[in-house]
Amino acid sequence: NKYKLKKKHSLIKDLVSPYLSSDYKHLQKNIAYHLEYTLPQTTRNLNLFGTYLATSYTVRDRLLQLSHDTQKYYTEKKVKTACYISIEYLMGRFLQNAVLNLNLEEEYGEALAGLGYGLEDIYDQEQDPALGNGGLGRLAACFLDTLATHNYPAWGYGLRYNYGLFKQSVDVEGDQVEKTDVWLQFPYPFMIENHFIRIPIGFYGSIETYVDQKTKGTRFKWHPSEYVIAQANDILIPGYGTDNTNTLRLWSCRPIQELDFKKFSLGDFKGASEKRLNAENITNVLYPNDNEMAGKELRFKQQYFLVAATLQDIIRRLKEQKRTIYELPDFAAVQLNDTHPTLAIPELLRVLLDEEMLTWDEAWDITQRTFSYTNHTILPEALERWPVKLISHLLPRHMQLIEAINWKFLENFSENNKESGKLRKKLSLIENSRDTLVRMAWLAIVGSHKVNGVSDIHTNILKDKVFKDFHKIYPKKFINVTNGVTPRRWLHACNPKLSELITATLNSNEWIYDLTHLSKLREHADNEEFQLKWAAIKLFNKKKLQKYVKRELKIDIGYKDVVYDIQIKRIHEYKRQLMNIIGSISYYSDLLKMDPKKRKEMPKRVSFIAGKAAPGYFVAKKIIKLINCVSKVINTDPEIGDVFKVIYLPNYSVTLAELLIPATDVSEHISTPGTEASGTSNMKFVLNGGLILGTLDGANLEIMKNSGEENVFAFGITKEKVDQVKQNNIEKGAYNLMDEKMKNAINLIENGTFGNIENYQGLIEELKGVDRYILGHDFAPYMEAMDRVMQTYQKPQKWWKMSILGCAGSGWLSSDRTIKEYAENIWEIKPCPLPKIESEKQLG
Ligand code: GPU
Repeated sequence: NKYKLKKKHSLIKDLVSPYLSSDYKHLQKNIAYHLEYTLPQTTRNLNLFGTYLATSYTVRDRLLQLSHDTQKYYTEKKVKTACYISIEYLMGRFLQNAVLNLNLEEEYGEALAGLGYGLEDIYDQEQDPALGNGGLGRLAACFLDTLATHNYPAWGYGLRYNYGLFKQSVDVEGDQVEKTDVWLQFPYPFMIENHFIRIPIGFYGSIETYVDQKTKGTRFKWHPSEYVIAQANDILIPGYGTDNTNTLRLWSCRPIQELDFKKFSLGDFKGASEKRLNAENITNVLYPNDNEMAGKELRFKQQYFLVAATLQDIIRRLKEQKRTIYELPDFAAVQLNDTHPTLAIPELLRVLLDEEMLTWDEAWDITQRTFSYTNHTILPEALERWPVKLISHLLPRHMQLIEAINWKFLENFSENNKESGKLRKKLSLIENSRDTLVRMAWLAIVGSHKVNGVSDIHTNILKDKVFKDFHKIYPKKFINVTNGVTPRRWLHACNPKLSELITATLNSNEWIYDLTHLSKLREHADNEEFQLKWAAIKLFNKKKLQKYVKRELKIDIGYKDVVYDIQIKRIHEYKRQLMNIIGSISYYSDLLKMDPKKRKEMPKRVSFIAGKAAPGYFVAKKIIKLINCVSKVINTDPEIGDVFKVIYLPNYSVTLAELLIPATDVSEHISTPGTEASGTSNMKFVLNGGLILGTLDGANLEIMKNSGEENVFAFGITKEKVDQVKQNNIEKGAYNLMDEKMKNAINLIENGTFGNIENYQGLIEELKGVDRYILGHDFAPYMEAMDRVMQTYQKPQKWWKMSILGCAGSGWLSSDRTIKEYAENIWEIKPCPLPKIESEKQLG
């Protein structure tokens, strides 16, 4: 060879780093480069979408560089890593977040202006990857932002669904219509297929039993009869104001063999592709259920596919670092985001026993020290229970191990007397009901060293009720970690004007990564000048929303001296959107009864509702229909005019939330006490100076504690009283106990004011019969609280003071605080910031 061969990492780095310098001229060159050479486009036929793609590739280049540096550094430092396994990630758009976190907004703004484009318009080209349903997936996304920002070594693990959460529209009848979310039809520059990471995953098959010649003990080996391949797709997660860049690894499923040539040559073309289609099916679509278990075999396959690939990946990295399997718990802390990834527990046990040849005690000890589990709901329909039959068929060895875990666990509780017999039944991981079922939460508790709820009240319910017996056995295992939200996306990025005002007022932007600084806003809460600035920003954001409503829905609404009242979340009976809309009907009916002159002088309100219903959730879909039909009647009633409007916004998403939250005066979080584990949008509203109209539930309670009870419009009973109300409903019939105004509103539905009553029969029957979510009981206090909202809004000084104080008290609601608690109390990981390379540009 006439060339001297040598590999030199540093040489390669020296070659590329000038390419990544970030003055605006350089960025422009990079954008032009990608337009010419990465895309099927040239700089001569520039367009918005192409420019967005090219811009995104330049961001991705920088993130790749930072991510390589980060991984190298973590490896050198032998740090312990947090691995967050979640079947959902609701990331929202990426480009703006990355540009802000890299602190390159000015440079990109200037570079693109030079090419004739505005940064905002470029951001707007991106689709919103919807690989999650609601709060659970969005929480995972906030956590990733915090982990990177605070330099924690961490990985996210999830699935790369071909189709994300369905797109929602509303038809002329007011019904939800679902359309497939084909988000991968165009390139998505922020997700990088990593061809070097492909992992085989087995299903089905049989178990071999043999005697280990060395120890003479019995050993087992699983022989799957089918394999698929897990392909890594990496999304790089930049932190704000740091070079640390973590990875979210999303697995997609590929077949072992693309085509069966034997079948193909026999003319069986369908059969020839069958295996490929079956494999691709595994990561084809996100199940659209929120807070409800989808008991489908394919979903179970998704769960196993996710955890099996993830564990192999973690163990591979462990071994690459020449560390032994015994060090696993010091190498990675694995967090199970709800029970969806619980199969990780028997899977790790299987690997340790059958492949690493550890003893049971060693394997079980490593397993327990590796995992921890977060519970996100107490709703019985959401607690996962999978049929033993299904598990045995799909994963025979895992079922055997679950039985062994159960047997060893129950050994501690004797069968001899009646009491402990009862206890054993309650504690058993396997439930003998009509079907024999595995209780996934039980398995997660037994196999983890820590179990946490997501708000104070929620964790208490877990300890006292749902997991009571386990709490008695392992009192120290259960802890609370109240949820939080990232202030980067949910204030700095989505509300730039408020972000600027806060930075100017505090004379520093430190609050962006240490949100407790917001408390210093308290001293300005009474300051009239400050209040005016604060209010002007709210007005500006409301105007933006008003324009959106006009453009998208062709509805004219006001925004000056109009209260924007918003409830945005998945449609669910327990979240009580039905109470909201019945409240609107009642208010409408009161307005109609008024003297027209008085009506005109009433304080104005627009009531917004947005949120999707699971396609199979019949009741939730009827609630959407009712909302739309009520909206139509009220909005077109000339008697009402602009005094009151009801707006249903279709296709709620992270992107839409970023528009709505900064524009909100008051937001509704009105779940039946004890049902909403935490709620996280409530935190985002307070952060943006929105007030809360809420029940004594979830994180509402902690918001009241931190921002002051007097700054929240709270109403209704405590969770302790709910059971009694329900009991009364059952005994006396809910209708007989119902508030008169609510009866009157229901009467309007029944007499056809909002279309054919047949549509709503089910809804009404439930309210009149048992009313499980006690709408009837809470209706009057709800209406009274809304009245307080409207009255308070008429006193601007009081209102804006509440708004500022709410925000000032919300420092504690940052996911930075949440993650610090996970890191210290559960994961035992420490920040590991990359050494700062001297750069001319510093934050702050
Ligand atoms: N949550 Br379980 C979901 O969004 N989806 C689910 O399937 C389950 C829980 C939510 C809770 O409803 C909400 O109260 C909580 O704030 C959020 O998880 C994050 O913990």
